[in-house]
Amino acid sequence: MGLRIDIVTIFPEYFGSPLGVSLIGKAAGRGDIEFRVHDLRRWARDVHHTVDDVPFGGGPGMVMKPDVWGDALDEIIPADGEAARLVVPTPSGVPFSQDMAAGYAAEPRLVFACGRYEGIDGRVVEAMRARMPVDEVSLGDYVLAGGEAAALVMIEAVGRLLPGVLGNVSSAGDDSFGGDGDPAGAMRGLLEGPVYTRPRAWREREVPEVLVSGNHAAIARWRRDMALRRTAAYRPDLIAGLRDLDRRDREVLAEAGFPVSAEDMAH
Ligand code: JD8
Repeated sequence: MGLRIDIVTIFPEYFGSPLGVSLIGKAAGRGDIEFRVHDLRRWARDVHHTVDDVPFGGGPGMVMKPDVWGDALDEIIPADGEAARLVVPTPSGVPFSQDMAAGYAAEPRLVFACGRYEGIDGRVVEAMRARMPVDEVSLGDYVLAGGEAAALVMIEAVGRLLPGVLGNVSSAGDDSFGGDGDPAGAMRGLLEGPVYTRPRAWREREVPEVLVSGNHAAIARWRRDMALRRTAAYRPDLIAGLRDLDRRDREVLAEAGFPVSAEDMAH
């Protein structure tokens, strides 16, 4: 039995095709992942299927009702049923990461609570935390209109780490940010450099010579240099976290404006 993923949303159609295509779709087809999408309005109590109401304390917009969410989650995650981790996407959550994706890939069951409007009444998370692990998770410092897109992103990041989902397992191992249980991932903490394929010359642009040299050591060194340069340029915040830098690494980083002394490396 693979990973079971339940999604609760007022837009169930949002998940129609994305969960049916590509790696994730194939994994679902093989039963490596079992998806269940639930329409929150099924638990609305009035003829208008109302799921939102005005915010206590005033302010803009509407807030999602605790009683509707409570009834939905109580039915989808029964107290005497299979344990589940509840994931609540929110801009005010902990940052999602590759390490979190690896952790979620090892879970038996995930339930994504996708909010809309100004968000879900805060008592829902409190109440659920009394009987299951609950993560409030953010994708990043920008504002979406709801939790659905965030849930899809997290589901793809988790799904590709499941056994058998990615063709040749090795490629998950040396992922950037390499949180998937491969501490020795060569690219751990680094952005990956550019990649190339045929034609060898395109619009008078040649593929870097080293990549067609057959010299695997030189290729690995070139790829690491490119990763170090790109990380220094695009994610300088990651440099301080780099470990086990060799002399050539420090040379490349110094050229990129990040002089890292051997002493620094020791600490
Ligand atoms: C869930 C409602 C919209 C958010 C008023 C706009 C995640 N990284 C992220 N950015 N935004 C979200 C996110 C936004 C959501 C909901 C996640 C539910 N909204 C609200 C507060 C301000 N509107 C997110 N993960």
